[in-house]
Amino acid sequence: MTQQNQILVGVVMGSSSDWDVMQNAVAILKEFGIGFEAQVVSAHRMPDEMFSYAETARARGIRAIIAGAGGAAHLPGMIAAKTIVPVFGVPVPSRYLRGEDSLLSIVQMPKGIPVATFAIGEAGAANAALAAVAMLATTDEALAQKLIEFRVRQTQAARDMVLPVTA
Ligand code: RP5
Repeated sequence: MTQQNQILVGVVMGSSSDWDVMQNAVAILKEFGIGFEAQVVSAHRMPDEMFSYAETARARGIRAIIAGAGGAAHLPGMIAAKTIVPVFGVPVPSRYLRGEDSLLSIVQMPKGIPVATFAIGEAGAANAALAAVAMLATTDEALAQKLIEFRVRQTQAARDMVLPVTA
């Protein structure tokens, strides 16, 4: 069973400016009642804290880390280098290259240290959280049922879609 107040997922981001995107991950974790923590851990401005966060995550009971960053987005890969807790990377849209830089920085990890990388922006943040939920659901039947119900609702919402077409 997932204890709601037990922190299982860490959500980290390189800047408070990433929150608009990363709040989409937090919203999913809240919807599923997953205990989480969310904080700014900047790879290039707080490297010592970044290492410390990664090094202590497993012992603190964190089972997945969702890491969002933009630009030369080192945060997910560097965290992954310092922990065996699975890291889900979210490329945050950047000002000049619209997140293509973030995506390539996160997805192109050399062999040996994986970062599961999601889509640029809000969809990626939400999907990173849904992937974390799916992972936790492999050992939590109640959570698995919630995820199934989420999918059923989503399917029904698509079936109920109406287009503004006039004959
Ligand atoms: C990265 O630089 C952050 O992840 C953010 O996406 C980007 C810009 O940060 P700010 O200049 O807005 O703090 O480290």
